Parts: sequence; structure tokens; C-alpha cells
Amino acid sequence: MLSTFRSAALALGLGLASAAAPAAAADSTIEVRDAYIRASGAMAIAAGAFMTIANHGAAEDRLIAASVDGDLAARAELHTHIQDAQGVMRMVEVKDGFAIPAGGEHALARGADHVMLMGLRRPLVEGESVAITLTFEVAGQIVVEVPVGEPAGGAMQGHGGGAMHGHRPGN
Ligand SMILES: [Cu+2]
Repeated sequence: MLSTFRSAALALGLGLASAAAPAAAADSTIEVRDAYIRASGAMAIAAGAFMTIANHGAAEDRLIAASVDGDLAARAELHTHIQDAQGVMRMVEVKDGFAIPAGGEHALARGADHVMLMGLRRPLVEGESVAITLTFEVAGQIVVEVPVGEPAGGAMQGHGGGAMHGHRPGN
């Protein structure tokens, strides 16, 4: 009985803690850095978000879900790219998420694993930032403020002003 009460209190406490501390929790084993999401035009219906996720914990963790405010997009999905039988790269949703190795990191990058906002409700404007909630199997929820723009490291691939649409939803 006591343990039931305690776990309920713990769950409540965790809920309050994550609501009160939306920035990437300082005591979390998970660290997110170099996050960015690309600006989108008025016609865009999806946008990919990229970042490096480090796991400072002793156990493997797993990014299992992402979400955003409903005013921003209908939903967020975890995607990766696969090569189909015709040799064409296409995006697929990854239902079981991405493993973040203990003491290691996992990069979400263009052409590879990424978070994708689906059903954008409005354009993403360079200079603003959007809050993306990441749910980890072990670490729980972390809210990341993701700046809209290009990666901090600079443009490694020419920004083709619309010519290079890295992300298109489904087919
Ligand atoms: Cu995608």
C-alpha cells in the first residue's frame, strides 16, 4: 500500500517537475545540442528537425516519441530514410524510435534519422524557435527549443533556395 502511494506521488512529482522545467533538464542524463529546424515556405506541409542527442547515463535510452504544440503542426513523427527496391531514398516512420547508447550519442541528420513535423499549420520563420517535446524511454520528456535556420556549423550543402527539398512527406 505504501509503495503504491509512493509511486503515485513520484509520478505526480515527475509530472510537476517536467511542467515546471521546460528547458532541457539540467539533471537529465540526456543532452541535446546543435538542434535546428529548417525554415519553411507558406506551401510547406512538413519540416525536418535535426540535432545531436547525447546520453550521459549508464544505460541505453531510446527516443520513442516527439510532439509539438497543435498550433504549429498536426503532429511530430520519428523518421528515417531507407533505400527502396528501385534505389530511391524515401522516408519512413520509425515506430520503435532511435537508440541512444549509454555514454554515447546519436545524430539526427539530413538524409538519416530525424524528427519531422507533419501538417504544418504555419510557415517556420528563420530566427524564431519552436518547442519540440522529446519523449525518452528512460529519461522521460525533455522540451527542446529548436531554432529555425541552418545548422550552426554553416552550410555544408548549398542552400538551394527551394531547389533542394530534403523532406517530402510520404509518397
Ligand atoms: Cu521525414
